Order: sequence, then structure tokens, then C-alpha cells
Amino acid sequence: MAFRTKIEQIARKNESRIVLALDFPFEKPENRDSLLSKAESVLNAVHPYLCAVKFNHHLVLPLGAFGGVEKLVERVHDYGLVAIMDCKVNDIGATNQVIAEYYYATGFDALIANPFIGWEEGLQPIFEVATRLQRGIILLTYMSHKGAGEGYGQTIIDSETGEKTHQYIAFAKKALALKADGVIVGATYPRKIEEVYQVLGEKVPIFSPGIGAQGGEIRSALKAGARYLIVGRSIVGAENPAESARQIQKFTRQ
Ligand code: BMP
Repeated sequence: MAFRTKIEQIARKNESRIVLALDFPFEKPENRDSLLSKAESVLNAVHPYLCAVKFNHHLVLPLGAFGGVEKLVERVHDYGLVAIMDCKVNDIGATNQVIAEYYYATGFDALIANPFIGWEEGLQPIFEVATRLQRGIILLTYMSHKGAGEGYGQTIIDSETGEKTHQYIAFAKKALALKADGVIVGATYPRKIEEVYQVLGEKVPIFSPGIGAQGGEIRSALKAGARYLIVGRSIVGAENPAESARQIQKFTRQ
């Protein structure tokens, strides 16, 4: 089953559009075991309120893909959720292919890539691996941080029409043409979510990070057209992660 169908089915079943960013602050490498236990205990407490879990360097660097993270991905699947690797692939095609093969071999259902690299010898090999293994690809479109506009917000000349447009609009159109499984647009920029939604409609779902810790708001992101909310510190760093996830889930149910 295609990744986007899978995550949608889980979201409906669990009545949640929360993608948990399972991120923890830096720990000394000798504390790796406690990091793994922490990740397991957050997952254990929070999984009923999620549709997916997103991993980042926070766990892959200290725990390694095979062994540590692989175990957590298995746990995510046991809970009936999907696992996304936030590796923001951004290299030449031959390297991207190896990155994608390793992460999919770890068990990830989808990974995040950066469309700035272009198609030929960039995204193409990643899409080929994903198609062969029936996994997903989510493309960055407008990031959530303050400096995002320097790249994603640039005014460019559309190579096909010769008209001026914004980089993120061109990326949204690319995601549509490539049948990507999703795009990332920061919850900190609800107006951008709206514009991207105008391009994508219901065809490609918008994943929106930046809720809470980065200042983005749940309601405005969802109202603008975000389909899934990526939430990390507001849940993982909360005194009661399950309660925090449950509160956020309430909004995504409406
Ligand atoms: P938090 O809710 O703690 O801010 O975490 C957001 C997560 O989403 C982090 O893993 C971050 O790397 C990721 N992310 C983001 O915040 N903005 C983007 O534009 C793209 C991301 O992947």
C-alpha cells in the first residue's frame, strides 16, 4: 500500500493527525542506553494519540540506524503507526540512493528529501528506490525556521512559463508532478500553507512542523490546509507527554 494511503488510514483509525518528532536533547554518547529507554517510554505513553513517528539525527547519530533505531522503528510498527526518517536528503544522486536504501532497510516507511537538488542525478534515484520498495517520499517546500525565506521564499523565473514565481510555489508544483507523498510547510507560516494548499488541494498532503516550541499554532496551520502536524518538544519535553499529545489530538479530530 502506498505510504500516503497508509498514513491516512491510520490517521482516521486513531483519530489523530499528529506525527511525533521523537527528538531528545544531546546526551553524552555513554548515556546511549538511557536515551533508548527514554525513547521507548515516550513511545509507549504517547502512541495511542499519533498516526506516525518521525525520527531525526537526534536518535540516529547516538543509537545508529541498525540496532538502536531499527528497534524503535519496529516498535512504531507494532503500535500500528508508520515511521518517517527526517534525513532531508540533499546530495548527488549516487549518494542519495545509498542513503535511501539504508533508511528503507532500517524499516522506515518514508523519508524526507530536499527538492533544491533537482531531479536528474538528484531526486530521481531516491524516487526510483522508493517506487521499487513501495515507500514514501516527502519533499521540503517551505521550512519553519526564521531564515527559511532566504531559500524557499526566493522569487524565481519559472523555467517552463518564463514567469516570476516563488521558489516554494515551484516546489509545490514539482511535488504534485512527481506524485510525492507529502510536502513540508512550516506551521510558523500559515499564509504559505494556504498558498501551497491552493496548488496541491487534497492531492498531496501538507505536513506541518513548528507547532508550539517554534511559535506555530495548531488551529491556524490546520485552517490553512495542513493535514498532519509534526510535533516534537511540546510533547517529548512535556511533563506528561501523553496528556500533551492528547490535548493536541483533540484539535486534529475536529
Ligand atoms: P519541534 O516540535 O520540537 O520544534 O520539532 C520539529 C521537528 O520537525 C524537528 O525534528 C525538526 O528538525 C523538524 N522540522 C522543522 O522543525 N521544520 C522544518 O521546516 C522541517 C523539519 O523537518
